[in-house]
Amino acid sequence: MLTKSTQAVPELQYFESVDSTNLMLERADRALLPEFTAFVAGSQSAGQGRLGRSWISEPGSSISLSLLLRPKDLQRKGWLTLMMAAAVRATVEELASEGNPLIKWPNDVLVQERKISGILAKAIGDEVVLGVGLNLKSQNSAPETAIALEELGCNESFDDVLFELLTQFRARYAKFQSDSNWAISNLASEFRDSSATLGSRVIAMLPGGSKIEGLALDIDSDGNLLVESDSIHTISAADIIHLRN
Ligand code: BT5
Repeated sequence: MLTKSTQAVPELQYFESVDSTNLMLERADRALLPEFTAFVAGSQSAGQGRLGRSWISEPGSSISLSLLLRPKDLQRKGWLTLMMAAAVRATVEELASEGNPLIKWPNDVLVQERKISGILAKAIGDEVVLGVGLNLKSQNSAPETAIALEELGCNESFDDVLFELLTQFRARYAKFQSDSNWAISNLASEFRDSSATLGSRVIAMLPGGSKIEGLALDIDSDGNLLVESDSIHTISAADIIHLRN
């Protein structure tokens, strides 16, 4: 069924329906799996977002993908989320005839200010399970803030979209594995060119419950977001609300 996508990775396992592809890969005997193994599902009953939130993936409506990665530069594994966001953005731009996909720091891709994709990375020892959900069609239970490829004039098949996504990500990851400095400076430029966040006034909701409101200035060499309010704050993890400028 996934004829093209199967050729884009060393191993691809497809499941019609699972609880969560991230959880499946976390539970798997990963020592037996080659790097860049892809677990793919047609639907998830318990798709995971960050901080215990859920990700909606109804049958036939979205791609749920988790990749097994073994980054050589472990110090910089935090960049993998933005790397996947850049790959999704490029995929949407390539396949959709409408809309201007932008990356929302740290883990979303938006089109017309609505979310088409979310990313969830989990580090387990020296490995990373990198999960991504990409909406193909609108879904009954997804929030109103969701958007799907079909609404942007894209009716490509599951296999074609997955193939494009795997190819876009693999190109970036191969550079990262061979020269992480160079790959990250490219990735940072890519983010600056296609960011919904930079240049916006934002509220950063920090994990401890406090908030910082200010102007999103840039990202630093570790991928942290720099927000200017009374001073410049370096933010490594947060939920970001974009305010109207
Ligand atoms: C995310 O979390 O956006 C990470 C989503 C990762 C999903 C993939 S699918 C493959 C792999 N296996 C998994 O179990 N997970 C990964 P977060 O930033 O916390 O956003 C979650 C929020 O997005 C929810 O609270 C909803 O508001 C919204 N949401 C849920 N489903 C959505 C959808 N299909 N489209 C757009 N928004 C959605």
